[in-house]
Amino acid sequence: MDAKNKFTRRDFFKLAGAGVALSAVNKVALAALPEIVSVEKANTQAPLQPNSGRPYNPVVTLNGWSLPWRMKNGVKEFHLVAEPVIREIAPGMLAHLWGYNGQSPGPTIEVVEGDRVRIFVTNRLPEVTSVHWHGQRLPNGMDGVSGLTQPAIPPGKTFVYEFEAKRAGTFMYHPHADEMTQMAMGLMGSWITHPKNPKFMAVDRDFIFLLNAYDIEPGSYTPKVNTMLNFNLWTWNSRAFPGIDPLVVRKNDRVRIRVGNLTMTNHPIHLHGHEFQVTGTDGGWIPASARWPEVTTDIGVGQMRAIEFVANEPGDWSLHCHKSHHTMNAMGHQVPTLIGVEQKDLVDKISNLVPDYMAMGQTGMAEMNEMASMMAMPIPENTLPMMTGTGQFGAIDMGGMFSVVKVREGLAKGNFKDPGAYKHPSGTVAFEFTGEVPEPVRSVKVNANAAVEVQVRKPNSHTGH
Ligand SMILES: [Cu+2]
Repeated sequence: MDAKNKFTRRDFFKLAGAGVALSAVNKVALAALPEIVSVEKANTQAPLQPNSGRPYNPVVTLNGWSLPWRMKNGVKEFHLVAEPVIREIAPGMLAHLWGYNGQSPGPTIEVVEGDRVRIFVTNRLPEVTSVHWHGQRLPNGMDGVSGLTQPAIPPGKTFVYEFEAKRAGTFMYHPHADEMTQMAMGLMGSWITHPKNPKFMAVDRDFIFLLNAYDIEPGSYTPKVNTMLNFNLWTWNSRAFPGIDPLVVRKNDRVRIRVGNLTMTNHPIHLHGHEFQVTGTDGGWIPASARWPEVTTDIGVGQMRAIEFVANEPGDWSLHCHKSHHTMNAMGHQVPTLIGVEQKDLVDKISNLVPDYMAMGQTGMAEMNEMASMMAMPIPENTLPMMTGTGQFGAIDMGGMFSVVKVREGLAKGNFKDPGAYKHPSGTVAFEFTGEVPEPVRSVKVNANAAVEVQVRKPNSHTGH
């Protein structure tokens, strides 16, 4: 994780177009728009400490960053640029996406309850767009629904949105123009409105990420934009494990994790080793009397959930989507189950035709993963192995929506650096039993020779009902 934000600053002329002569640009024009700040890296940036406006406790955007602003006559001004970007989904795979200010998702926007906010949105996409500020109280004409509340923003044009951030909470932003294409391409971002009183709902570490999904054919770079269900890359902030950074927390910290869902399906997000409470949604904070303990919370499409817990158990605790096909990468999809299939005879026959043919998945998929990770099995260019990641004890066999909450003692306040693998106290790791394993005692004696009745009904055999 970079200690310091690394920004590339593009000049105003690129935005204005090559046709603008130097003499035509005066100081007033230069000052009319806030500088465009753009980030090229996909790793988690240090929280953006506010240097103007009201104080707040900044969030950490997982594998992302927060957009700097400028104050102009008491208004917080941001500049978002919708544009094609290249996103590293995980080491070894790049995706050609659409995003904001150099990355997908776009930067997190952080403001304070009561702030007057002005957002300039420049469209550098090849088609019209708009920005909808999901969950916000605002004038109807600022809601960003192209055609309904505003004309769509044509390519090359800049529109201005302005409203007061009335309600503290967690929000998202995304286009409301050719939505299916633009969301499938990764155009989205997070928005936090911090409470006016920094002590209200204060936590020690506050993380945010969006759930998103892509359908990128192995060997290609650009998502398919007409996919409705069969996505093959399940990502957090457009990153798949092992490309997702760990969430590093200090023992006994109160931790908040805010998760928004902009995919087309629900994601039951599960935390190991701790119970949490859902303390907020995109509709607001949940009163303490209305919360209950959970270890998994389902996050529906278009929903945001803020979960909170006290990280009082040191260790490397998994945080993942509980749909197991969402913790695997592209290569795992549409592979037939071969568990228990004796492939030797088949392999001998195929090997006569294809000398390099290798049998896969006879005892499960972990063996296939091992072969892929050892590079014994060639995988297509620009494709992630389906289950991957290595821990201190071997292969983790996970991909997609998976990360690790690393709880450690004595970390410094702003230290989010990966502390490495957890050092387990001796005698606290599961170990192999080496004694005799007795035969199972069965309450009912099983007669192996008795006939087992099997009824088979083919699908689509409902005629006659
Ligand atoms: Cu999921």
